[in-house]
Amino acid sequence: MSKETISKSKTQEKTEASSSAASKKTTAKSSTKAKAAKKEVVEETSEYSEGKQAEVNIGTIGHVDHGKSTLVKALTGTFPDTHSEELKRGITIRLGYADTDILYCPKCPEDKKWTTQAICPVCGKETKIKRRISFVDAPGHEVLMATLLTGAAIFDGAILVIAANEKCPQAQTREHLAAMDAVGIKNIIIVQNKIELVSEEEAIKSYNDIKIFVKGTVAEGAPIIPMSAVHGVNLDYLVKTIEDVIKTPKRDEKVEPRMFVARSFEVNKPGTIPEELLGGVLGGSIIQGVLKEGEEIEIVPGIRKDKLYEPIKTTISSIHAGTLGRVKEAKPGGLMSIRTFIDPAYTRSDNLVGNIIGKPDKLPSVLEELKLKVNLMDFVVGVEERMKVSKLAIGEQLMLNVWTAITLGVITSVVKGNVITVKLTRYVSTEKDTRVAVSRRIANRFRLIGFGIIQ
Ligand SMILES: Nc1nc2c(ncn2[C@@H]2O[C@H](COP(=O)(O)OP(=O)(O)O)[C@@H](O)[C@H]2O)c(=O)[nH]1
Ligand SMILES: [Mg+2]
Ligand SMILES: [Zn+2]
Repeated sequence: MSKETISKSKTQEKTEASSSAASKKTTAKSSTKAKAAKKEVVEETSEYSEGKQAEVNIGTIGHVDHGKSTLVKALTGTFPDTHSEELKRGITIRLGYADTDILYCPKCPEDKKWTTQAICPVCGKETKIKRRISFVDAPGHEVLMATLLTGAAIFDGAILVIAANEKCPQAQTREHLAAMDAVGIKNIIIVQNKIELVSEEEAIKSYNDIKIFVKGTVAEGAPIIPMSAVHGVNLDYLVKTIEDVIKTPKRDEKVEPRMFVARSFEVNKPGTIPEELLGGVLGGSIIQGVLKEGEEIEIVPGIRKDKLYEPIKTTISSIHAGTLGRVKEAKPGGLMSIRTFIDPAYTRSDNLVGNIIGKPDKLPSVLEELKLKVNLMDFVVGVEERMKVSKLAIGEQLMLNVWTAITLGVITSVVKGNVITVKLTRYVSTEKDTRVAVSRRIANRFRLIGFGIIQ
């Protein structure tokens, strides 16, 4: 097989044919899904979104039921649902997703001017847009740490939600914060939620417990905002704090583009005839640079063939950014999906998660072995009992999260106790100085034990 994908010509012809004839009805006898997808291609050609693309990704983390999704709903108007339309479009990572504009009132003072409303809730003036922000929401049930870590690879900051009416910390509160530590997310805001359910005394006690809990973690010194997400209490203050704490990182549009793939799938129903197949879709977030419709791209490590990986070269047929819809070009921030001409069999079932998209020959190397300088935590998170993290040993199997890639590996050497070489079962495209989350199997589950820096 060549590096070009096998079905490129057919799919390309088909897609181009349908997109060039906006008026032509598709004669799809195939599935509703395929029909819907085609119809979308037809409609897409006429309309590009004029909205502002999200420019910063904020993760919501914390224990189940403490109010993360309710908070995202209060901020964006959308309850982040992992089974929604976004999922089909590839802009979730088995995590929820929503985005919103941050607006400001030109009349009100700094401490009152920030809002997500088109009309200033304080003075009634029309507000102006500052930027669009996106939220990646951890699902309600106990999310696999691996999934959270995959999401964290694209976070620019995080909101840790802690309910004021429960003891702090709860199991996932501890786990999620440790994940931020492992991945190196520093811009954290703590929301002390459900404040209306407790007395003033209890609120102060909960506030102090939170302060003690985050001491010595990445969230030490983070602002703590008492809120009621369900009633929207202190929402304006949270918006202002997001503006202060989770700023849009400096983006250089001239650097080579790089997108982390966090989802991959196909939009065709089983049984669709080859002539009507639409190419594979990749979802994720651009980390640097700009990707444009019609551009040639390369996807690495690519497809596994026997023991080796073959990079994929293809063309971007269209880009959907966040909840905006189709855009001509996409920049860092928010989740997006990229439609390509590659054989959808390759993108099926998240097969290409962990890959990197960029310009041909401009991507980081594909590695089969990593040398890591590891920083182990003192105690294992996610287990009931207080369990010390024991030393790393040759022959031990680890799970590593490298950007959005999840791979297993076996330690082949240990130097001075903390510099290890790991032979990977699944190759990764990455580079020196990348921070990698390290987990080990404890009682049949992988538990986070620290992070490593690629040497
Ligand atoms: N009383 C009260 N309930 C809340 C508040 N925020 C969320 N809830 C409720 O807490 C439950 C869990 O909220 P959800 O957002 O799903 O939590 P998540 O699991 O952290 O995403 C729901 O029944 C919400 O209505 C709040 O500020 N006050
Ligand atoms: Mg939730
Ligand atoms: Zn105002």
